[in-house]
Amino acid sequence: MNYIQFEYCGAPVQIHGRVHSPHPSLNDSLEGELQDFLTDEDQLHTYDDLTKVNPVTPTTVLKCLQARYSVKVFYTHAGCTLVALNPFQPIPDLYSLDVMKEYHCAPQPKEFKPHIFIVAEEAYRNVRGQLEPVNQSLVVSGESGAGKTWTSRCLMKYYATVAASSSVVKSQNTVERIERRVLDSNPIMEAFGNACTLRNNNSSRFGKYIQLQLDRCQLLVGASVQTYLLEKTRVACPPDNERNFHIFYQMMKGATDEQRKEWKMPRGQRFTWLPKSEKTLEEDCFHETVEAMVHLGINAERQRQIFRILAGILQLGNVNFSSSADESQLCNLDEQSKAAELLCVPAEELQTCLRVRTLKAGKQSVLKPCPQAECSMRRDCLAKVIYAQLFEWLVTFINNSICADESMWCNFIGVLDVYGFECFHINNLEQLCINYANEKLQQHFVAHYLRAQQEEYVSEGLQWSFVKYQDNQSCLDLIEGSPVSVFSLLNEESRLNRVSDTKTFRTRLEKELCGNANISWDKFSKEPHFTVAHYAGKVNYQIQGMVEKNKDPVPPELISLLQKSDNPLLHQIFTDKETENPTNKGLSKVTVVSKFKNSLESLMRILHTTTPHYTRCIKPNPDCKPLTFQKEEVIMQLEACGIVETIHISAAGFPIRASLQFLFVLDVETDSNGILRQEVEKLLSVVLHKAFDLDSEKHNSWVHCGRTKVFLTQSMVNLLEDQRKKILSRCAFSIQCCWLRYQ
Ligand code: AOV
Ligand code: MG
Repeated sequence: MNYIQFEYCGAPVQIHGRVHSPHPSLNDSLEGELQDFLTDEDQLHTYDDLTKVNPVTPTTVLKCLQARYSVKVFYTHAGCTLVALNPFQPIPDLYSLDVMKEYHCAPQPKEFKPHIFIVAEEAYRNVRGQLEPVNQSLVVSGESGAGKTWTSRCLMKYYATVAASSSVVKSQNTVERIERRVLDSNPIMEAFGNACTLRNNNSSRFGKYIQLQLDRCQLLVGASVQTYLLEKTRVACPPDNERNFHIFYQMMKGATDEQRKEWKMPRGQRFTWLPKSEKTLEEDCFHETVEAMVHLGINAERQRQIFRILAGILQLGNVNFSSSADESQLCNLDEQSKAAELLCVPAEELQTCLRVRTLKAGKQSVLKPCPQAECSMRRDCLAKVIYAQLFEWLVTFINNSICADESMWCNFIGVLDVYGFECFHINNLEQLCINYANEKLQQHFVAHYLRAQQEEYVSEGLQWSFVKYQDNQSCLDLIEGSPVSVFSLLNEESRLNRVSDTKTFRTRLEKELCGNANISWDKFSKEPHFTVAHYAGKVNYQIQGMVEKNKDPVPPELISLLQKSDNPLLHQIFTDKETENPTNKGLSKVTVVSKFKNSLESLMRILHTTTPHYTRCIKPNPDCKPLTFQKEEVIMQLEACGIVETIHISAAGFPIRASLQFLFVLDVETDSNGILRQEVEKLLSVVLHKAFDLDSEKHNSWVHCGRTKVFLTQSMVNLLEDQRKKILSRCAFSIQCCWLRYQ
């Protein structure tokens, strides 16, 4: 394909095909001149890759996506990324076994219609590597409800199908194929970690990175899951008009009469912590969850213990306290004793733990009755700590059940599905962490693709006009930087343990971060808050309660109580914790943001060692309506993730990170005077001239000789592939002529 390249506002723009005239001179009348090259609007839906749209502007990209959406085409390439529009309705046969096989068996999957399976297959083939195998990461991003979890499930199903091994796993009475187990980890984790929110009926309230382990024959032999920051506050305080975690509703709907009796959950029973939101949900998944548990090796007795714990949590939510000056009473002894029975702890001790604080004074202990608010806080804290630890136990169990022995696998494909960017009416520490995770991923994309690729062109001496992009480094500096950032101030306030933490935190934020353009305050607002300008939009964060959430204190009496539980699982979870970390009674003193920051940093380190593939999920309307495309919604998301800049760089550049791109690597040591470079340039020019009659001016669009590397377009690679042997035999000079995959 012919194309010419010119600059528009400092950014390279390409015109494909048809053009044989000299470069158009672009000035103020650019728009007019571009009319000649504008992509035919009737044909917009046929553009599989947004790099082919002319000109590439937010409007044309939007129009193209809209045109495709209207004819039910949901995937479109955008250079190195794949854009996935959420149809919000099942699309028959889009993900069938036959379709998977088609993409898997295709000699060139990219010649097929854009699909998430192309990304999957490309990563799968990349693992094999040209010289050595390379681990891969599939990074799925997008805002809440855009389709990340759905996409991740599709990817996992794809590998479970095309890389199915004959491995079986035996545990207790079950024998399961490994791929079945890997897939079955999804319904369990979603039941315990997802909830219906205002944005998404099945919103992930935790982040997940699953590494699919492949053996030498590239068969799936196991997997391991890493999870990130479960939003445990939801257990005791589901936000207005939202719901608690799915598993509670599944139990309510799916339990047998016998189970209801055991769980003290008669039909019609109301639980404070199980609000009904306006949205209705299909909650009939209890049996699917239980079946998945069985497949993973969670036996009936263990399941019984798990469900009793969950039922105990629900009962705790119905326990209230009466108000009196400084000592409160339990209002409902009945609920309290039911909770104690389900959690298998002594009822009186539970009551004391909730109502009385133990103060240590040297070796002496002083008991101090708590006021009503504190009792409620202790009750909520008990529920949260139980739920969070149960979730952690489940993840460990799943890992033990699906992780292959180290000797069995040699490479992995990682699938990353974290919670999407969130901006609610009220946002607190949870949203700050979620949005911070999204900033980190955006930075990974920017650093890996937008910056690194262009910097390499420049350092190689290519004539390249830098495409500007939105770098979110300053926002990350604001949140996590040192010496002063939101996180550092939050941690300091948490450490100092002041009574007036909200006020001092607010004052310090204003004083110490006033120079950062990414943070602002509305002086007239009644509630103390701060606003962060994220790459995906501005978010107001409420300051009230943030320091306390960051400290996440758990009274030691509660842990001692749980260690006495006769429920073997509850007992084990809390005693194991203490054995792991005896100094602080099993409860980490590390603040929430420090822990989260550390876990994200280790994720980033893994991502940097892999070849990434990006999929951008787009939510076409805020109400999750099937096949409804709202331009304003979509354009905001496209702008936020820098899709237009990505297209410019992919279109104008040399897509060296794509699977079939190669580089000649010159031996610079022996080429100090640049002779080899000139020879290679001459050689490639001859090839192009002979094959396509391209003059030297145009051949710059096909090949660029940099300082140490030769950059080639896909067309050039194809051409060279055809003629490789011929060229090599003609090469008289000592080029270190290895074909290398660019890393
Ligand atoms: P998310 O993971 O990006 O949000 P989901 O993957 O849960 O979003 O998608 C939201 C809903 O959109 C799903 O429950 C499906 O009903 C629908 N959906 C998504 N992708 C498709 C598809 N390809 N085909 C059909 N329906 C789809 V969050 O977890 O909230 O950030 O924290
Ligand atoms: Mg999700």
